[in-house]
Amino acid sequence: MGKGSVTDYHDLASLGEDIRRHILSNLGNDLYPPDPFRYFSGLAYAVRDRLIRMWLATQTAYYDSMSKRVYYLSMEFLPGRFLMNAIINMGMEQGCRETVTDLGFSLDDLAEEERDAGLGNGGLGRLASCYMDSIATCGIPGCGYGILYDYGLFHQTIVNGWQEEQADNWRRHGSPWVIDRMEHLYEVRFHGRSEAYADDKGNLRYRWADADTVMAMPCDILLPGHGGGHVTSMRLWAAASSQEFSLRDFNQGDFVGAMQAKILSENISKVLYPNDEPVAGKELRLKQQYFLVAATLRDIVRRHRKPGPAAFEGFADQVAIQLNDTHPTIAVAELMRILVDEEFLPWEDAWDICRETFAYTNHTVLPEALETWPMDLLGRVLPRHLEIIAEIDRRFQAEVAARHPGDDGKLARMAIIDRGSSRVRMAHLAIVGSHAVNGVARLHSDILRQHVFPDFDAFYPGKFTNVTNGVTPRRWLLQANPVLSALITEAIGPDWVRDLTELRRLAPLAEDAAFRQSWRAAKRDNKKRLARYVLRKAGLGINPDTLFDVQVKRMHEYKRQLLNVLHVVTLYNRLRRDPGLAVPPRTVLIGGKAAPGYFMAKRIIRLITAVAEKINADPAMRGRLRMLFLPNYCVSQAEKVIPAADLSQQISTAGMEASGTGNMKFALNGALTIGTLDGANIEIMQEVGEDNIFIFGLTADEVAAARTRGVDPRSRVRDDPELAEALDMIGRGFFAPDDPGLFTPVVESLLDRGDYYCVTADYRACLEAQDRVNALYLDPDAWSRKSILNTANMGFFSSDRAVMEYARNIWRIEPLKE
Ligand code: F58
Repeated sequence: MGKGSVTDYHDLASLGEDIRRHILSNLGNDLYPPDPFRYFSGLAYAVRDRLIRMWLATQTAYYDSMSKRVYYLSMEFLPGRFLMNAIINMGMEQGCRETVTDLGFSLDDLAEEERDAGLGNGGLGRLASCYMDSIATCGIPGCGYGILYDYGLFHQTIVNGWQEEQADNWRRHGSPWVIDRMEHLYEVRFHGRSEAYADDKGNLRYRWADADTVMAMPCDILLPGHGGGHVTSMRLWAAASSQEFSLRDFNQGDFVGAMQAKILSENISKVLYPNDEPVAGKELRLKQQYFLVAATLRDIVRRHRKPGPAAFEGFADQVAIQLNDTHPTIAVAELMRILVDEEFLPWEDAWDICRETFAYTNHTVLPEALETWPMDLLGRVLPRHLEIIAEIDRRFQAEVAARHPGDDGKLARMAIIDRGSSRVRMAHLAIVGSHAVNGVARLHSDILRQHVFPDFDAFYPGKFTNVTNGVTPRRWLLQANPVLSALITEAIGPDWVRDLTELRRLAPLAEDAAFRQSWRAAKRDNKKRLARYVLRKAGLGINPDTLFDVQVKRMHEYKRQLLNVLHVVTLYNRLRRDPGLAVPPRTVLIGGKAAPGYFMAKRIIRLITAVAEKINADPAMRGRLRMLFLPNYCVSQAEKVIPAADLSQQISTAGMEASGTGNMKFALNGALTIGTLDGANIEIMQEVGEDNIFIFGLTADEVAAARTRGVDPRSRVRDDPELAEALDMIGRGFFAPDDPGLFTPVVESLLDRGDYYCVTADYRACLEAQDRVNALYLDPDAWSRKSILNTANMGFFSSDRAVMEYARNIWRIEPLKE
């Protein structure tokens, strides 16, 4: 892209001066005493200057090429910290290090000053951020759209063993990355009513009357791709009151009342919903979804707008919109409303445009997570949209009925509006309103087609596809693991950073003893770094010469942190009985946030902290077994934890984890996986080879069969003395002597409530897999060989591959050449 080349913008000669200038003139601060946060901010602004110039050049290249663009609509993004990512992707690392050293700081220390942008719950939000990195790196025209929450996912602390939540005011000290764009304010409407009228030619039209309004203010965060000079952006919307003061209330002297209305409307972008109990019924969540959608579509239409009656003819040739789960699905109705009510297109033409424009990614098969909205709520907040959805449903039902006359069951199953419950099924609306629907790993996509949406799959042959998730190698290897990255680059050159399949060339080195030695040294360095971090954050010493066994992810029963605990308790019992047991010393690290309203997940955190306390206090376990709950798992913590792991726990109940992406990050960093045949684990196994992964447990089909059969968990306990012992200790308060009933609900969920997540069913297989782990770890060379082969075979799981599949097969967009 000519002018946009990286080197033009770097002019690092002035970097030191720029940092000082920003501290003085932009932040209005003194240079002395040298405060790290101030210098972090100064550096961030200096980097941003360069980013802005590159972004402007990228925009020009988009306009010049007139190419189609993709818009990634997501209620969540989980970018973590920006500074090091920008510096590394822009090729400025060396220069920044030198400049910052001259100023008396270390770059790594300054980077630690930045707060994570935690605008997402977990995998879905992090995936969106990995995809933004790849969209920029691959030069795919487009950008992300989301919400600028004032408060991201809560901050977690552990107090007396329990999770406590604190508000995450991530911009308390400002954020250098967020660029306000007041010039593109849009009005978003809610409530009111739909009003029919006749236009001057006598056509029946509809308009939205008596609505409340709120302003959407765009804020851009610029995201540089690696190396090529492309910079994409996330446009995040912040809510602002539509009248600073309601004049009427003000004149009546009701100052506080007027302010209250203002505050209420600004609540829309106040806080990210944690993935709690079902959100249905929460008006604010629906408003957030529509707020994102309405502002975004306005912006896209503004960018697209061409003069004349044919304005929208080529819309879908210029615009692809990816719906990240059903959360932004109201966009289907909103685009129809714009085209029919405001642009006066015939319904059929508008509908064709809609379907060609949208594509929908599903991220879950958990029935409780499939969104539905009560009709009365939707009708109250978005009256015209409910009418439009009803019309889409009516026409769709007619199509189904025409092809399956008399099949009322099918009609009811496929309906967008479920007449029984009077709820709108957002997934059905997304499927009907899109040209492509995809799952996020092969097994998941198969389950969607065969079990979750079989009627739709039959009705729309070819609409359902798979795009297996990927992760960005820039953040998850190059940035998070500089030691291993350097070793890899020394061995095979630097091309892997933008073509991850290059890692294959490491495979022969698995047989090279000196390389294995260096590989182990790199892992040990990372383990030492993590040990220092854990000491700093949790006040606990962990030994880098033990096996680091790690499970970090959101806390959920289907992810089975409980199975992990049962293994630890069993290992503890074995070691107590036989202090000479030939197993490697092990450090078990578990981290993850529980939704604030999720009783069982919080109780399991309490169980982990209780078991950890007992084990860590037992002198017999010294040098043999340690366990720790890592508080406040987040992106920046993941960057420290993942490179240090020997063993990655990916042990969800088969059929329940759509894909997983942590599994990919760990294996990329040379951890061996212990896991079930679930989500992307299956594809990881196929890539790294069955000999290089520890697979155990029921398959998805076996889980389904076991649930139908309904095996009594108590019979399993009777047959397995070690399982009985572990459950007995947990259930009777061995780990909670002061409150012996504390963990009864946990044991009851297994024994009395049917063990829905098959923890007892997979317990024995899990232990056997862990025995294989122990045996292998005792042979460091054999372990290192497999570790190298894991990294070497992870090329497929780059998010570059994933976004290129989307671009080719779903968005039909060509990347811009550099
Ligand atoms: C995750 N979903 C899947 N949802 O669980 C995981 O298997 C997959 O790898 C990942 O998406 C990316 O495809 C997920 O993170 C959420 O966090 C939702 C947020 C909104 C409320 C409901 C949960």
